[in-house]
Amino acid sequence: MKLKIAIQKSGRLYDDSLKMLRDCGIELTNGVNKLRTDACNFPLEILFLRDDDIPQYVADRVADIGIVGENVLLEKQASVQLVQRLGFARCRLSIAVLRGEEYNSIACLRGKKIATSYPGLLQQFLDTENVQAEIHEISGSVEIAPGIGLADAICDLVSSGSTLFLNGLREVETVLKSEAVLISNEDIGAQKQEILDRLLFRINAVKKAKR
Ligand code: PRT
Ligand code: ZN
Repeated sequence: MKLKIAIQKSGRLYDDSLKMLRDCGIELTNGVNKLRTDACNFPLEILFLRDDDIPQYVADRVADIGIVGENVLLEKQASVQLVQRLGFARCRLSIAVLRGEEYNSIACLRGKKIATSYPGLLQQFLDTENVQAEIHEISGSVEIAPGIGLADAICDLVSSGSTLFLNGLREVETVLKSEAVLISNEDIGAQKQEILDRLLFRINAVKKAKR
């Protein structure tokens, strides 16, 4: 019996996800097949996927567990469990406006057009704040939208803030604080749960040692 973990195929989560496994003493076989590989000293199979697909694959049992950004987990609304926060890939989902634009409260967004790849999370936030605005969903290069007149504001991930700065934007609201999280299918069964518990024990031991 092996536990199947889905991790990002390439991108910002890839290196730290593999590093986390390595820190846990888990060695991967150097398979040529980059879509899946096995651990040689732990009952773990690794599947490499696009991060956006991971919550659904875990819900559908293609994988038992997975590593994704909390932002992706919450946007996708798949039926999976958040098992553990992992402390890397920290960022925030923020609303930003052009730097010259006047902005003193969230009411300034009323009736505005906001470009984002996170329409679900943005809508929830606007609903909570009781603000009606037009959400314009785009899949990439969100930060250029205001500069080219496609939108009045954006809602995108920010870490250092330099992308916003370079595009003449100013961060005005935080929608969500995010980090990488370990997610699990809601019913993986006793045997796989036992493997997951062993993995979690190691993850927590590594966390404590780093403190
Ligand atoms: O190909 P695939 O679909 O798997 O990857 P992806 O392109 O969708 O995701 P990727 O690799 O860019 O990000 C994966 C996860 O890393 C995200 O879902 C977040 O949880 C997390 N993360 C952490 C970030 C950032 N920091 C981040 N800064 N994801 C994206 N960014 C982008 C942001 O969108 C913006 O374009 O970086 C730019 C801003 O960075 P700063 O440093 O200039 O503020
Ligand atoms: Zn993605």
